[in-house]
Amino acid sequence: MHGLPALYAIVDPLDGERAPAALAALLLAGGARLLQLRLKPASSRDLLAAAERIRPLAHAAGALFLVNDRPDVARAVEADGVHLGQEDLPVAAARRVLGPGRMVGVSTHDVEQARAAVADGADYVAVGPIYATTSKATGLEPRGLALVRAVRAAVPCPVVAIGGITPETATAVRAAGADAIAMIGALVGAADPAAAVRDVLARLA
Ligand code: TZP
Ligand code: MG
Repeated sequence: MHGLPALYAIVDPLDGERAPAALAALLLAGGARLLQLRLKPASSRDLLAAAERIRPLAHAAGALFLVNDRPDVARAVEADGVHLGQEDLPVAAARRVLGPGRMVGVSTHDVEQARAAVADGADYVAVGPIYATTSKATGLEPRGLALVRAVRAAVPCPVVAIGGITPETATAVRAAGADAIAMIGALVGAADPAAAVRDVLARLA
């Protein structure tokens, strides 16, 4: 099991103009050492193409590179692993696709799901949404720091907190027990994503 860097930076251009690889380069330039590629509207080919461009950038910077949703794409580009939601392939099936030595993370929204993910063999669990977010239509009420504390107490693996987290709130989320802070909008929506990464890393240092 790999440890996780303090910032879990998600490469999702949202509605912006930036190409995924350009965005990834900015996040890496700011010091991000874990990137997850999340391109919900992309075709399989476009996702693969973006992943093929980003994986060498990430690895040249010494960063982990994960692909959201798609173990097949992660395997095809030799990513470090995959991030799965509750509706995606189960952990065991994803591992069969990925092959050995890859990370599998699972999105969870309560303690029960977090415990189940660990029982299934997840390397880390993501918990959220912590705060209100406009980056994903979760259909869920924000969980607040209480979920971070509860999951931290319930599972032995790294905990990644996600949902509406900003550089300003990141330290409180970490103090509640998150090993890593995941962000989309606070990085991607910043005029200078590299500076936003530097800001959050300085606060978490
Ligand atoms: N899963 C739960 S909340 C969320 C995801 C993918 C969106 C996180 O984006 P942001 O902009 O950091 O709130
Ligand atoms: Mg998914």
